[in-house]
Amino acid sequence: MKNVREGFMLTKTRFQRLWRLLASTAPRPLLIITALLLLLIGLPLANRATFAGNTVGSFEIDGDLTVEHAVPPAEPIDWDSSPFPAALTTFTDGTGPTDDIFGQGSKEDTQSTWNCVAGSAPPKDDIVNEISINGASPIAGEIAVRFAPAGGVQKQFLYANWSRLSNNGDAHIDYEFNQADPSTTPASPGCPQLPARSPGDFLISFDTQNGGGSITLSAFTWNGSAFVPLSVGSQGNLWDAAVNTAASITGLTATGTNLFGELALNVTDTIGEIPCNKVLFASMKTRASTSLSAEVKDRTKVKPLNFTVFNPAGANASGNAFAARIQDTVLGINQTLPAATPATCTQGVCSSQSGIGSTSNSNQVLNVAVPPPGGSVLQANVLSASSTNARRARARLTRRQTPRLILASPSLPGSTS
Ligand SMILES: [Ca+2]
Ligand SMILES: [Ca+2]
Ligand SMILES: [Ca+2]
Repeated sequence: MKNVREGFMLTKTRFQRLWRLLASTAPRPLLIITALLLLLIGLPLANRATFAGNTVGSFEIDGDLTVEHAVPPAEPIDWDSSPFPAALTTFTDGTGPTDDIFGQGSKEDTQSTWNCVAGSAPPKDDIVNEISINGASPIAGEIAVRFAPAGGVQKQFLYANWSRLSNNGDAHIDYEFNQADPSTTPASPGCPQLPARSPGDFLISFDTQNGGGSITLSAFTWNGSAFVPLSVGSQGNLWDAAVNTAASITGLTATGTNLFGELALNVTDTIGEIPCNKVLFASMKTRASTSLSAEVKDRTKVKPLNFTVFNPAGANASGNAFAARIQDTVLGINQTLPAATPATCTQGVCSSQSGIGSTSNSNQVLNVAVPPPGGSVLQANVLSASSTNARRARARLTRRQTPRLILASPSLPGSTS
C-alpha cells in the first residue's frame, strides 16, 4: 500500500498550496478544523506510535482481532481492519457428532492412513466458529495474503488465525496448502474430501507449549514421500504468533485464554513467494501433539486459496482512476470496482483512495461503462489507484482459482493524463 502511504505524506509545498486554496474559499471555523486535520494527515508514518507485536508484515500479532490505534493510518492492521487489505480465505467448521473429522489412526505424515469421518473431535483439537469479524457470523479461521513493505522492499506475507473449543491442552493447528484438486486427486480412498499431497505442497504449523506460554511456528514442504522442514527464521523477525491471553476479547464468541491464535509469516524470505500462476487448495487441521507423526483430529473443508502478488509493471493505467469488474460464478463474485472507499468492502479486491485530493472528481473513480462478460478472460489485475497522481498507480494482481476479471477503460471522465 505504498501508494496510499505516499498519499499521506503531505509536503510543505503542497500544504501551502492547499492552504491558500482553502483560505480563499472556506469560513474561519472550518479553516481551523481543516488545518488540524491536514496536520494530522500529514504526519509522517515514521512518527506514529509503534505497538508491540506488529513488526512482521505490519500486522498486530497481539492475540486479538481489534485495531489498537486510531485510523488513519490504516497500518498496522488487524483482523478487524476495514477494508481489510489482504486477500482472504475463510474457513468454517462444525462441532459435536456431525463434525467432519479424521478417524482414529489417521497420522499427519501418512495420508494412506487417513479416514475422513463424522464425529466429535477432542475439545482441545476441535476447530469451531468463534471468530466474529466486526460483528459478522462467527468463523473458525482465516488465511490472508498480501504484499507489504519490509525494509523498504515489498514482501509477501501470510497471516492466519484459528479458534478452538477448549483450552484443556496445547493447540496444534496446521494450515496445509496442496496443489492437487481433491475432486480428481483425493488423499486416500477413505478420505476423498482432502487432496493428495504432491511435491512442493507445504504445511504451516502453529504449536503452543505451556498453555500458550510459548509458541512455535514451523513450515514444511512435501518432497513426495515426507515433510522436509523449511527455515522460518526467528520470532519477531520473519514470523510472529500469539494467542489470546485475556479470557474475553472483542469478537471472540467464547470465553477463555488460548482459544484464539494468530500468526504472521514473511513468505518471501522463508518458504518462498507464492507465484501468480499457482493454484492452491488450503485446509485447516489439528494434531494431537507437536509431532508430525501424531494423529490428526479435526479438519475443515478445502478452500481455494486467494492471494495477491505484487506487480507494479503490470499497471497500465493512463488515468488517475481505474475500475474493474470481477466475476466468478463458482465463488459467486460479481463485483464492480471500485466505489471510492466502499463502506461495505471488507476483503481482497477492495479499492480505496485516501489522502488529499481524494474528493476531487479527477481523483475519484466515476461511473464507468463496464464491458459485459463473455470476452477475453483475464486472471489478474485489480488495481489500487493513487489518490494523488496517475503515475503512482500500482497494480495489485489478484490470483483466484477461476476468476474472470474484465478491466474497464482507464480513460475516465475527469482523468488528467
Ligand atoms: Ca491481532
Ligand atoms: Ca490488535
Ligand atoms: Ca470442529
